[in-house]
Amino acid sequence: MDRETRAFAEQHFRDLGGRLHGAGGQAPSAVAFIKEPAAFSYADFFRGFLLPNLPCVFSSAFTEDWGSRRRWVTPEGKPDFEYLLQKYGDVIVPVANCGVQEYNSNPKEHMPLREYISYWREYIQGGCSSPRGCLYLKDWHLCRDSSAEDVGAVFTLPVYFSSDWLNEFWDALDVDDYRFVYAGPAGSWSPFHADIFRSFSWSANICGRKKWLLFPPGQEEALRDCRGGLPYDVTSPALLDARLHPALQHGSPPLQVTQEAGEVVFVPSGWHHQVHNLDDTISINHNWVNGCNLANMWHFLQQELRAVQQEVQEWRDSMPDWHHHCQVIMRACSGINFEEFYHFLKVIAERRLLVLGQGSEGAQGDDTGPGLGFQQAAFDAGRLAEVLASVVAHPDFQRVDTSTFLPRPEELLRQLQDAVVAAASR
Ligand SMILES: O=C(O)CCC(=O)C(=O)O
Ligand SMILES: [Fe+2]
Repeated sequence: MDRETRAFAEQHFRDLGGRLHGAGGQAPSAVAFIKEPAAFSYADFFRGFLLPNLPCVFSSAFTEDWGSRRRWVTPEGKPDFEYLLQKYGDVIVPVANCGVQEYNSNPKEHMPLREYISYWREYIQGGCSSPRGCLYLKDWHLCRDSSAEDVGAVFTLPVYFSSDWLNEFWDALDVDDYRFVYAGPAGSWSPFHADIFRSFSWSANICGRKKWLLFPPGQEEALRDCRGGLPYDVTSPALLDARLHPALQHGSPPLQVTQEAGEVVFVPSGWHHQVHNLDDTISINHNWVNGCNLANMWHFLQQELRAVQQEVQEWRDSMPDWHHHCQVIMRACSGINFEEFYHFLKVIAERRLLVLGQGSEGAQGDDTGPGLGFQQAAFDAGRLAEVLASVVAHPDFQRVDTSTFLPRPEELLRQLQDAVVAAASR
């Protein structure tokens, strides 16, 4: 990041004055298409899309040199089943059944990729139909399960998406990641949802095409049914029934994008979406959080805790460690609780403090490379300090036993605030 972009971004958040990033703003009438990699810098993306929280599509020129676009795809543009079988046939992959609704998602099973490909071939031969229904390979952690060298032969992370704290956090712990491969036949689809923790996502088609229906934050409210539930399928005719969906008349139609082979879609934070594979499609999808949507994640976690607390309200007075149990339930339902969120902030904060401690001359990485340099670290520290101040002041965080946390949350906050002051003039 360069100094001007940092100043621009810091002003953006000062103007927001604690209001949420990218919520309730004016919805664009169309999704921007970015054609030329050479004419589009990290700063262009940061100012034009990440900060205002707007979607965009990158042309296939941005993924031209990815190994997967050659090796995973036949000359006709179809998935190269033979290659995939030979390379990954024995890998166990998660597979969702698109035809079965389980709450607002689909049930998943696990099988070797070999078995999924044999199903996929039958489905194609059956004219897009199979007695097993429509199965969709989703959330395959190819990167977690491969060597760095193998991953490098599949894709190269575009610089625009490189401020990615979720994956930086998991990489530091060496346990998990939010980097996925999706693969499914024409007709497979992902139900209406917003991404985990209100993260951003990017999604690159290795082959095939997807149709995206995108709803700016807040628009999902008009889609709620009379019981307050969000839809599973926004294309369902049931949505046209005004008795079932009384608020729909106040909503606007979604932004629609048809994503071609090689193109990359950027999905902003908190935008609900539904996605349909129009052909046999393989994509690489990452979820990511950074200084731009960190406050959205924190806001989401507070909402999740409130929902848990409401659900178990009746035991509040009779259960001595009710607050602790709420955190345990939240962890089970949302995948994270307040203690783990603090740990996430701590890991990223300590890495940024290290960069800032080296000074602007010593910091590794320039404004386009990995780490994105001193200015990015200074921006990140500012965002971390703002959110950590809110965490430390939260009554439910104050109930968490932090006696073994090192550094203590207040101490980490002080270090961040000092670093932000020291970096202000640099
Ligand atoms: O491609 C899909 O089926 C879903 C992708 C998605 O929801 C995302 O990338 O956020
Ligand atoms: Fe998504």
